[in-house]
Amino acid sequence: MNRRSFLRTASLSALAASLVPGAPVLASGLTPANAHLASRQPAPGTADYTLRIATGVLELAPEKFVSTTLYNGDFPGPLLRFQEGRPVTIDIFNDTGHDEQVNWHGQQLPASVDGADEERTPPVSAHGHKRETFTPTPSGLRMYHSLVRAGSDLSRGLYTGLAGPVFIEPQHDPGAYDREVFLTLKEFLPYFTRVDDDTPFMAPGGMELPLVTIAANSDPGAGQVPPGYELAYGAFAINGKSLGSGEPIRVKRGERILLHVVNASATENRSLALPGHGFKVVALDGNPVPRPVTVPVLWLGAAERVSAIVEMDHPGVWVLGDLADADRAGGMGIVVEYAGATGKPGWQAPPRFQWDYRLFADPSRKPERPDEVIDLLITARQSAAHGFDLYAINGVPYDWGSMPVTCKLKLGRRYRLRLRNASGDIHPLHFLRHTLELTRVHGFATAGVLKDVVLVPPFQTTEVDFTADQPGLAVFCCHMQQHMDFGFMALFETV
Ligand SMILES: [Cu+2]
Repeated sequence: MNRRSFLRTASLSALAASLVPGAPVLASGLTPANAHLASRQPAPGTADYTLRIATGVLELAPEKFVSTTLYNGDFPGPLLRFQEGRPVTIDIFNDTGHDEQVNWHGQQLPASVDGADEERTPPVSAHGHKRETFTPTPSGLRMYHSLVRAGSDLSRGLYTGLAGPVFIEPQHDPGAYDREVFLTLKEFLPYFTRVDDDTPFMAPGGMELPLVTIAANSDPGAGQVPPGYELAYGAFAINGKSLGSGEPIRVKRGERILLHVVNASATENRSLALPGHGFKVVALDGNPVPRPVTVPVLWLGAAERVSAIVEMDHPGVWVLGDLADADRAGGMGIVVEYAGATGKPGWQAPPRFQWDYRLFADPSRKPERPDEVIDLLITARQSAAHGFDLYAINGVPYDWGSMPVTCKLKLGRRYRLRLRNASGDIHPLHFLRHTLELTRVHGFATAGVLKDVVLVPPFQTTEVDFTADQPGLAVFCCHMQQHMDFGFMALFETV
C-alpha cells in the first residue's frame, strides 16, 4: 500500500469511526496514546503560514468574552495573502479533540487539499498536524473555514470562529483605490429557536406555482409538526469586535477605500450600509464583475464576498452597519471616522433598494449554450430530522454513511445546473472547487457574473453554468451549516 492510498484508507476509516460512537480509530493510524506526540513532530522546512486550531476566548466588547474555537487564538483567522500561481505551504495544527477540515473556499484546488471529508481530503486529525502545499488560484477575495458536520453541536463547524479571509493577488491589478480594508462578518453565541427570520431581500419576481405544488406534495405533513430549528445568535461582530468596541476605520476625505467584505456566518444573510456613501461593487466572491455599479446597500448570503470601492466624500463619524436594527444594536457594525470629525457615530437607514445580481452583469451578453443541463430539485420536510428540517436534492437527503457520488461529469464539458427551489427558504448554494456563471435569475437570462455561492430564492428557478475542469470529487451544497448538515448536499465526480 503506498502512502497516498494508506492516507485515503486511514481517513475513510476515521470517518467511519466517527460515525460509530466510541470507536478509537485515528486518521494517523496510531493509537490514541501515542498519536498526540507523534503527530506533533514538525515537518522539515518552513511553512509560509501556520494555522493553529484551538478553543479560546474572544473579547467582543469590554467585559464581554465568548468561548469558541479559533485560528491562532483570534477572529478572524489571519489574513492570508497569496500570489496567484505561486505555491504556498501551510502548517495546520489541531489542538482540539475532533478531526478538522480547513476548506479553501472559492479556490480551484485538488480534492486532496480542498478540505472536505466527502471529497476524501485527509483531515487535520484531532491533536494532530498537517502540512498542505498548493498553488493558489484564481485571484481575488477567497476565504478559509472549518468544513465539518456540526449537526446539533453548536461548538463545531461554521458555528465556531473558524474562518478567515484569503486574498490572492492578481497578476495585474487595476488599483483604482488608495487602500484596502478587510471586514469579516460573524455572529457568536449561537442558539436554536423556531422563529424563521430569513430576510426576503431579493426581488421576489413571482413564485413559480409548479414549485409551490411540488413543495406541498413532498411534505404533506408540514404544518402538523412544529417548525424545524432555526439559528439565532446572542452576539454580532465585524472583525471580532461588536459595534463601537473595536478601532474605527479611520479615513480622510477624498480617499478611496476598497472594502473586502466576507460573510463568515454559519447561517445568516447580511447587509451593510454606510450613511451618505455608496458602494461601487467591483467584484463578487472575488471575481471582477462585468459592470461595476454603485449601490446604497451590500447584501451577502452566508459565505458570499463583495469587494467594493467607497469614495470618502461625506465627512463625519458614521456607522457602517447591518440594516437589521436588532443585529446592528447587537454589534453587527463598525465605526467609520473621518480625520478631524468627532461625536457619536451616526446611522440612518439607506434608501429602499433591491439587491439583484443582474445589476452587475453585462446586459449585452447572452449565456452560451451548455453541453448538458442537470436538474437539481430542492425539497424540505419540516422537522423530519430530530426536530431539524430535512433537505433533499432530487428526493434524496445526502447519506454520510456511504458518501456516494451523486453525479458523474465529463472533463471539459460545459454544464448548466437548473436549481429548482421547492422549499420556502433562500439558500446560498455553493459548488466547491468550481466557478459558477449565473445564467438565469428571477426568470431572466443573464451572463458574465461569476460566483462560487449563489443565493437561490424560494420557489424560483436559478440557473448557473460551469465547466467541469477539475478532475475528481467536488461537493455541491447549501452553505448554511444546518441545511448542509441535514441532507442538503450532493457529490459530483469529474472523470
Ligand atoms: Cu440552505
